[in-house]
Amino acid sequence: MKATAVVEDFSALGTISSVAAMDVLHGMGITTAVLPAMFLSSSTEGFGTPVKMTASSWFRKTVAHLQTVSHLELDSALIGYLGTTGAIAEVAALATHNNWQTLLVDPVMGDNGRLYDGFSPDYPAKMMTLAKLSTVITPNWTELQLLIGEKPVKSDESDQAIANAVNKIRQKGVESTIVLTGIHRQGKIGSLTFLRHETTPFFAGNEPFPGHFYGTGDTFAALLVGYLQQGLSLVAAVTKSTAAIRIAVAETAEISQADRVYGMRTRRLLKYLTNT
Ligand code: PXL
Repeated sequence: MKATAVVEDFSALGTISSVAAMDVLHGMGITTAVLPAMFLSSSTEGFGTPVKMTASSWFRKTVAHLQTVSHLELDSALIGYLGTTGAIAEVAALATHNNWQTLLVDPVMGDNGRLYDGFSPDYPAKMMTLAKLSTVITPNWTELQLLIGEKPVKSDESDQAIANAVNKIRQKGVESTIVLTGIHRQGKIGSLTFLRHETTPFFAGNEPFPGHFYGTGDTFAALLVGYLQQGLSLVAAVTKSTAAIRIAVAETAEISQADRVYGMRTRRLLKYLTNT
């Protein structure tokens, strides 16, 4: 059985991280091996200070067990919020051992010019070790700047500033496709994709809805790994993920800004995914 490993936090409340990934990937008919890197009571944004528990011994033993299952072919992986540098080291060891055909690393660690609460200052540098092993990375602009060791600036997301940052991450040894998310172009919000040997990016976006949407990146990364697992090219997978995320954003836009901290509404997205 082919399956996709999902390695990110399990947060009890709402539809972020591995919960969103499970919705999406199961809706796409993909078998998963869900390996929570950390357990939280909620997202770190919007609910005060969450309870956090690492699960490294469970993680190690589960990985060891799954490696003995002869009929299981874990050929792709989605890596998201890991929470600690220790978890990054464990996942990097796992990635080195597995040689996944698709390894999508979403270096979840910040937004809007700042590192999320609870991360140590060396977290971005450690995340670079995983970025180097990836086949695709999906940072937002803040995360791309953190990865290259720069203090993130929110204001300048010009083509030039982005091209400089992409050059720097390439020089530091990241050869994978870079899908830079949350970027505004042509009156739309979407992503700029820099394929491996190309410097001219490809933009895919949607008309923006007002306000902030929590967990969009988690859902988008799950869609992208799902479409890649289904055999689509990177450009086709980004295009389809962009169309699909619009459905979840449009549904979530109908609830109040205050309620959006619970993550994306995925009912219509699931209907769409299960009908295609
Ligand atoms: O949606 C990204 C995310 C994932 N996991 C945890 C988070 C966040 C964003 O705040 O706190 C635990």
